Amino acid sequence: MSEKHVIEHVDPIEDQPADTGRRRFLGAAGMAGVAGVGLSTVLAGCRKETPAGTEGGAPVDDQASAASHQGANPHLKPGELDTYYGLWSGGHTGDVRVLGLPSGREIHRIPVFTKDALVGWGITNESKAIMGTRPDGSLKYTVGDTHHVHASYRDGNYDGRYAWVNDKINCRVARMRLDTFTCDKITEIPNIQGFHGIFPDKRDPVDPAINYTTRVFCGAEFSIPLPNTGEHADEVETYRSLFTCVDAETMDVRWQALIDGNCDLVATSFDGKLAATNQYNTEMGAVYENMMSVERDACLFFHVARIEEAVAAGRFSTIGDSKVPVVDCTRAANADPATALCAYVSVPKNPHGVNASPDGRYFICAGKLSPTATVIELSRVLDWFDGKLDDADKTIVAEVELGLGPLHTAFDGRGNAYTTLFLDSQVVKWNVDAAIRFHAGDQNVKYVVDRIDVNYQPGHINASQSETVAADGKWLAVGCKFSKDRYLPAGPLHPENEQLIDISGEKMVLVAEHPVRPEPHDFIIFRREIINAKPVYDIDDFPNAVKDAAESGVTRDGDKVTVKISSVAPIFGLRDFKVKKGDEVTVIVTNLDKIEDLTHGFAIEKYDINFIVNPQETASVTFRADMAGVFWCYCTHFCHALHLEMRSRMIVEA
Ligand code: CUK
Ligand code: CUA
Ligand code: CA
Repeated sequence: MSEKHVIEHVDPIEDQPADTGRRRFLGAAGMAGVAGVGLSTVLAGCRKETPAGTEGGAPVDDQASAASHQGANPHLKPGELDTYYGLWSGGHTGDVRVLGLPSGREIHRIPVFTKDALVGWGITNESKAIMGTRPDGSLKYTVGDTHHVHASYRDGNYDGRYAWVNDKINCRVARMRLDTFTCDKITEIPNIQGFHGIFPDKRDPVDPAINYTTRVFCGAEFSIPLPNTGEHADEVETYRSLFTCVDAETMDVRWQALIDGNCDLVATSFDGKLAATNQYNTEMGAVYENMMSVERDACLFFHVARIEEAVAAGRFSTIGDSKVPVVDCTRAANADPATALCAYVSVPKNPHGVNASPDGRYFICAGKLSPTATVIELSRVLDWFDGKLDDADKTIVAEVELGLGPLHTAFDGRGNAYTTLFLDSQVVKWNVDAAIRFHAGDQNVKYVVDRIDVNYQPGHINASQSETVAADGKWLAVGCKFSKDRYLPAGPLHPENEQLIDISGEKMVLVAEHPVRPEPHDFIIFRREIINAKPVYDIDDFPNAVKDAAESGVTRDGDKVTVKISSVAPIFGLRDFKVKKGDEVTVIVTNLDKIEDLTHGFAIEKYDINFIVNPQETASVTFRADMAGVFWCYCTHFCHALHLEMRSRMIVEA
């Protein structure tokens, strides 16, 4: 690709599904062969050798059409605001990024599972209480791996209250408040490992008055012995995984469902009745060859109301020390639709990603090792539970070829789906209704609308307002796992590449890209009007607030010392304070400034402490004063012309 974004389009008429050959090579036989001769080369980020869609018809260098539709300008003039927010998982940095779109400017990072020295996340008592500590007061966990961020719904659209994100490493689910863009609760899910997919429900399945999110569903990707006490470690075939429901408000774990196979991604229906997870390891293998040994895996649909009835009626068990009710969603226990809590729908080999179309009708599973997407009609899934359909696989209304390595799907609200093709390094735009008609036998229907090269090996994809009733089909963002040659080299670690595509027209147009520190996975994009951000905290929300500069001072209770300090630019309420070596010191700082954007910091030299207090916010730290001497405390956040002079002294007496 040249520096100028050359846009290659494939003539949709030529590039139609029947092309076998390369697109089929990841089928059963192909895969078996591949596995022996360098699977990693094929499945990892191999450089793309063939231009877009060569095998399905010569690529059309569509300069003429690109000229007539250049794509909207994503660049904003200085001072202009973006029209969309993006919430992006940070990946194994353990945080969440907040972007403005279409500019792609990073506005904020929300520290969640890992320490953050700017905010003092994992340093202040308040953040440590959210993150969880060991008996000695240290953080229970210090690493995290965020993959999926999803926000709370009301009437099928985001309502700006909350967003949730997973930690795959330590099986935690975190909630963020979207008025302050801060994490306010973290729950560790019991009995699982590899917590991957997450999705809030969109309304209650029973009570029509509850038209908003009250549950968050969480999928466990890895199976483990249950309980995981060190016994039965060698009996891999007995390992199991669980699908978990967390209460959106209390963040308590409500129930878990024991399943066969594993969970990957999670999706929920707009009517609140169904939650689903795609399964790539129905084989329940412990090594990759075994995980890809069968031709079809599954998408598992949970009947939320029936599960909650079972829990209410006491039809559950528990695992080990955990008190969480566990219902039986294994295959054998759910063969009878009349009583089934879940339905297993078979989908091709090792699917990845399950996404809900914004019209509320379909879930789409991307094939990954199969070059297909499977469209499952939700009304038919309900029909199966009602005994009106004799086979759960009859819920499949289309299974169509898209290209190599389909992973995730986004929607434009006009009936089109956009699926990333990891191996082809493309995004394919396809029409869902047309795919259904093609699958039904009308071979003349062209369901692939457009293809575009992306750079390179895309994973997640999302469109503005995609999985909401307000899907608006304006912007598509693509998270490319490999950036290769797109940026100046900066050592062996390459950034990932995020690309922005204008999808307002028939053809997709690549309009911008930026590097990003590895490695984000999923993200959502929504209208800025949805957010009602708080510019200044309410001082009364903090029970320990130092409400007046005159309240600043030191109190002692045995060897426990409390130091209260107000901050008003450029003055701390105490110019110095004395403690004794060996004291347990708690420093409480309140920012009494009421002006928007006037944040103070509080750092203590040599004591490894720094945190910020935003306007009208209070935060505290507790530490052992184990070194005698004079230690400057200073404001780390530039707040005033006399910011450098904004200091105090901690004097630790020997
Ligand atoms: S997974 Cu990362 S590209 Cu964790 Cu959502 Cu598909
Ligand atoms: Cu207060 Cu800088
Ligand atoms: Ca499999």
